[in-house]
Amino acid sequence: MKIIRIEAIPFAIPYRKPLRFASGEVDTAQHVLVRVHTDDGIAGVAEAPPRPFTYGETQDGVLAAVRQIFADQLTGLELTDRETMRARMERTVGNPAAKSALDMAVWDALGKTLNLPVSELLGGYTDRMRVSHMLGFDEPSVMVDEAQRMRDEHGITTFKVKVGRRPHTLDTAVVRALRENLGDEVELYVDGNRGWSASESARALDEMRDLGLTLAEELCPADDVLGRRWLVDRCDIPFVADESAVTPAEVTREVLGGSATAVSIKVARTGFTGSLRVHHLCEGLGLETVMGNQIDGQLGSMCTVVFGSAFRLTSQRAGELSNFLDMADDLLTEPLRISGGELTIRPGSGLGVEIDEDKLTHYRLDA
Ligand code: MUC
Ligand code: MG
Repeated sequence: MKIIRIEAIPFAIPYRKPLRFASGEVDTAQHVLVRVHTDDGIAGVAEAPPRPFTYGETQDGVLAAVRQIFADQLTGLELTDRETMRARMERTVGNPAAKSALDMAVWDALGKTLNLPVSELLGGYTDRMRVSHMLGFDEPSVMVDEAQRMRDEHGITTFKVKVGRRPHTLDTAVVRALRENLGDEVELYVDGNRGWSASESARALDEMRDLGLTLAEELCPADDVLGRRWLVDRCDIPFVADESAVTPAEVTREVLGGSATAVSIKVARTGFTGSLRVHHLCEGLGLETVMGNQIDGQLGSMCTVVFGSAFRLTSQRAGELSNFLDMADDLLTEPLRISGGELTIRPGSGLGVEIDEDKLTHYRLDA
């Protein structure tokens, strides 16, 4: 169970169409595949999706952090030494996606070594989650068409609508069009990625009051401290902290400060070990959670459903698990399938997925 080698492999897979939102845009999955090898001949895998507009990481930065800092700190440790791994990696600030991919690859290797699914090692509550699809900026008719296609082809009935454009009526028109065309049975919520001011957010929420939104996420920056508290105080649906509250300390600060009333958990930035801490904190504070998407590929989406399905709290709401559908290809031997609006974990040890080596050879950037 000893870690003997760590690989970080950059790859690039194009999106069929770019995903646009208030803080950025993604047209190619320029991710890093992390592989943790042990002295038993086991390899655990996970992927790091760098998001410079959210956390400051880049593909080259993830490679450098893994190869130049973290690989040495983890090599020689046992797979069960996760608290030591965490303490060592925390000596370096930032780099959440790099640290998380290493953490999840270690869990995958541990599951494979013990011949147990990671979902059972974590909590094993259920084997599936309902899926929420994230709709990026476009014309109302295009976003309605995409939502209808997701419902018809995959059974998805929950949609997170990206908002935060100016004027805010660009976005309120989209949400209204979605409600009118998809009816009352679909769940709609909005994510502003800090695009609006507090007062713009309040106006937009007022104008969407009749549309039955279930959540509002990061509509304005948490750093606009008083404005954000004012907004959250007058918001009558849960207000989700996403990029403003990554660590348990940040969750505590934002929630106790009145800047959020619910929390997005993203394994791409807190791994399984950090997400466990965030989950337990949310449970203790009595907060709703959403399993969020960091525009993950199939491997990252599997990590999200493995964690989200492991607990009662995180499996209540639909998880953001479908944006891999927009990628032109992926790396798994057996592609993920969303069926009846649900994504199910795979039987088998570890994460239950395997990397297609031919595809990796095709898409890797360092070969
Ligand atoms: C989200 O929930 O904000 C967009 C940027 C990012 O880091 O994640 C996505 C989705
Ligand atoms: Mg968000």
